[in-house]
Amino acid sequence: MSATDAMTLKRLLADAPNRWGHWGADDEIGALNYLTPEQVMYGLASVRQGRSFTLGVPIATHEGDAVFPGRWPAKHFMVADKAGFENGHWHPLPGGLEFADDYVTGFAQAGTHCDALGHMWFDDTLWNGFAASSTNGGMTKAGIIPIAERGIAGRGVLLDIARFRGKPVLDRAETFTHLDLVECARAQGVEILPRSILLIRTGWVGALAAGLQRVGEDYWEPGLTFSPDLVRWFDEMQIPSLVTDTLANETTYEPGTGLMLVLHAALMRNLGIVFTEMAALDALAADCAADRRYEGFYCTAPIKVSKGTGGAANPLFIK
Ligand code: UVW
Repeated sequence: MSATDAMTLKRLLADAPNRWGHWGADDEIGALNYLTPEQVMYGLASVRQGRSFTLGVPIATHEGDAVFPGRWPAKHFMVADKAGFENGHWHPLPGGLEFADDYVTGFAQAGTHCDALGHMWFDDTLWNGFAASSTNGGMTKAGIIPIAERGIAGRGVLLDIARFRGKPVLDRAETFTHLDLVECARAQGVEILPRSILLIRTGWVGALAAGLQRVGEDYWEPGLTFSPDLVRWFDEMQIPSLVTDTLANETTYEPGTGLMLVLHAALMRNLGIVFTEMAALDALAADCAADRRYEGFYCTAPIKVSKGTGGAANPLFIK
């Protein structure tokens, strides 16, 4: 293939659906607009027992957190602790109160997090047609703050693809499509309705935490893979948000072309679907398998990082 024939995202997605301008020229929350108050009430109405599951992964673990290649794990430092009072560095407050304080530093995407819609782009243009130069020195367009102010709440559907395929965890580079999601839902006895928030379990984050998979130079996650039909399906179903237990919500390379993170372009940049990544779904999935109920109220909000590209989150799923 000559350089001029080389496949690019611009060529691959030339005819793909695009929602720029659909919610106005200034929109920075994209498909979250589908989560109207009616959708929030609908999600709440799916709650039966009031049992909640938190979906955030621990960060700054002693074992070392799994992070996407090129990033490094969050670090946690104790600034004040009992030892500091014992060695005279700190002194009790008037009245005798002592305290522990700490400092955490790391990538916005180092643990469970929501991505800003402007987090990834091609052709010098972000979500809704904003210029890529608006990322310089901090996100002045399509950063995480508008998503953090809005919040994400609605009917969540867990799709346990790993269990559906009869394995604890998908293989490296294993792919699936929207048709598999529909089949999985059918097997689970749940319906993917328009405007459902999709939670997809591959078992991958659990396998990384257990040391059964590792992040290295040849890293290639399992996950959804691009096709024009898949993008049309997400658009027609008005999926507001995609949540997975992988580091980047899709298979790392598109098998047909070798292009990387195609769905970040097709779903996030073009359709405004908000990604939440690195969700811990194993406990929820085990519970859903036990009671055969795969829907519930899903809600989360990233932290408000000024001009940030993403924000840590600890989503809740209430059954
Ligand atoms: C990458 O940037 C690779 O993934 P994420 O969407 O987590 O930020």
